[in-house]
Amino acid sequence: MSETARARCDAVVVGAGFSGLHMLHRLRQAGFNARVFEAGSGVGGTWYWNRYPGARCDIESMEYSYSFSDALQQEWEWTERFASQPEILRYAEHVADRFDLKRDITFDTRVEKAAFDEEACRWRIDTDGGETVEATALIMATGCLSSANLPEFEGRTSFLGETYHTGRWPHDRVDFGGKRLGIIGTGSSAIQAIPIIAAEAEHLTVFQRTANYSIPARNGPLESDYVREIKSEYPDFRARNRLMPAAFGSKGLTRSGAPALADDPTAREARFAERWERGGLGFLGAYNDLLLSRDANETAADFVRARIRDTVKDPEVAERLCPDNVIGCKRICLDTRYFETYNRPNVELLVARTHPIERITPEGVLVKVLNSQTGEREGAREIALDCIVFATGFDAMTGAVLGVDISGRSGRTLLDAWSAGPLTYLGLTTAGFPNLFMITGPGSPSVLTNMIVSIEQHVDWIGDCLEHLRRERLATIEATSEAQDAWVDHVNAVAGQTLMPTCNSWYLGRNIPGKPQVFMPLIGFPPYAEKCAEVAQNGYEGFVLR
Ligand code: NA7
Repeated sequence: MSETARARCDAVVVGAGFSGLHMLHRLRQAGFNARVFEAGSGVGGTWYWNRYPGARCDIESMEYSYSFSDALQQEWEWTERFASQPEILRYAEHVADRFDLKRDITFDTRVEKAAFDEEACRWRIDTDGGETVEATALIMATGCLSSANLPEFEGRTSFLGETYHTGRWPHDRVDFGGKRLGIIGTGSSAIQAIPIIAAEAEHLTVFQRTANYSIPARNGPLESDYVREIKSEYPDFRARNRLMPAAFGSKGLTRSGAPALADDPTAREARFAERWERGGLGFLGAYNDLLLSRDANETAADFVRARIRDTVKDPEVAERLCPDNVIGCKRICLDTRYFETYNRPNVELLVARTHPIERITPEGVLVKVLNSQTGEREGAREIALDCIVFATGFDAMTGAVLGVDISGRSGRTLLDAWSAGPLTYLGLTTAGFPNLFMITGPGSPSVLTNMIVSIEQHVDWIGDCLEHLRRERLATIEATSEAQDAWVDHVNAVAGQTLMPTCNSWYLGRNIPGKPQVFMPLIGFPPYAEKCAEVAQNGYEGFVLR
């Protein structure tokens, strides 16, 4: 790319994770010149940053990969049912090299600001490296779980030991041997890391605010017959997955079309047990109403609680680990010997109901001690620690997009436009911000699906849209406020028919103090993908093209 083309290009893509890599490839294939800016020193996004011990995908490897190149999907060999972070990162590197993507990626560079110039109909994009680039389109490929959430615990910076965040893990191996560790949080990251850290550390204290449901992953080496079978019909397999509600799992146990309470308790137990034994996210597919009816949901929740009580030897600890919210209203976790870890003598579980964190001290963590019956304060206890691991998640779905100072028409900032929660049309665009696209943005199925499928669907839609603009000699595309309002209502209405908005999940922004509480992802991939295709076929319905 010439110097002029580097300073003035067709598209700037922010982020070189799975979205950014594929977007760059798609743009190049369509003859656009594009540049990618990436804050990390390498490709991979989520899989570049989340290097904590035990980090692993919860979607099966044969599905968690690109389908856009048959040669790529045929040649790549996954080794395990659920791929580990290092293997997924190797895959991202392979893709970047195979398609010669790195020459258009600027690493170690953060996009700080992007302003739409209404006269020129172009975005002006400033980076922290001091570079300014002009582009027709600005594509946020910033990921849904990339802005790490480090809560403001009082005294956090006074701690004299080592601190880590699961989502910002160091590249070199961290040695926990002989150390007293504390881990704050019991989400998916902690549930993967705890068994491994506990086996290494001298002592581990787990600080749990909300107990979580977890299903055994039953991970293991991939069988060559299975791989051969999938590869022999990969395009059909992908197509079948795209028709699944969450865009994965067509090959698992068949989804029941029946409600849970239609079965008698013995049959129901057997059905849950079959899925428990198989492992993986398919557990919630046991019945079709588990996320619609509280009574149905309770049967699945009871089954998991019974397994926790079977596994954890100390009944009091088991009770502390038993979640009481709706199963599935937070993404279910997959684990390898998570609950078993609490039988180790070097692991202690402190829960917020009786031992909430008061503050962090130079020596460790100070918890209040509350009466388990009355909740009254009985005292305090300081847990002395050498290391604290924050497994406290992310400012999900909006954090990274809003981390860039974006201003659209009339200089209005995105932060202001989204002050009451994210407003999008199709989860791809937002009114007042022409030619701004988001890959897997709020209002699209994104985190409720196999992300790679959602990414490919968005990349194709954006690629087609930019080709359409070029063909028709149009300068801009912008969602109308009416289409956007109707879309936001639709996303909320769909969520409102389910149990998903009933707990303090990051889908709702409830993990971040002060964040507007709006259910952000859209439930149901196939109707969504159909709608996006229909919008394009009807001449980009709901958009103004100029
Ligand atoms: P999650 O799922 O957001 O988990 C974060 C955990 O940290 C969760 O247990 C939180 O408790 C806890 N947390 C967050 N803030 C605090 C404060 N202030 N005090 C105490 N505890 C806190 O993030 P993960 O990284 O584990 O997983 C993210 C996704 O990655 C996951 O859903 C998969 O899709 C993959 P809470 O539940 O909010 O009470």
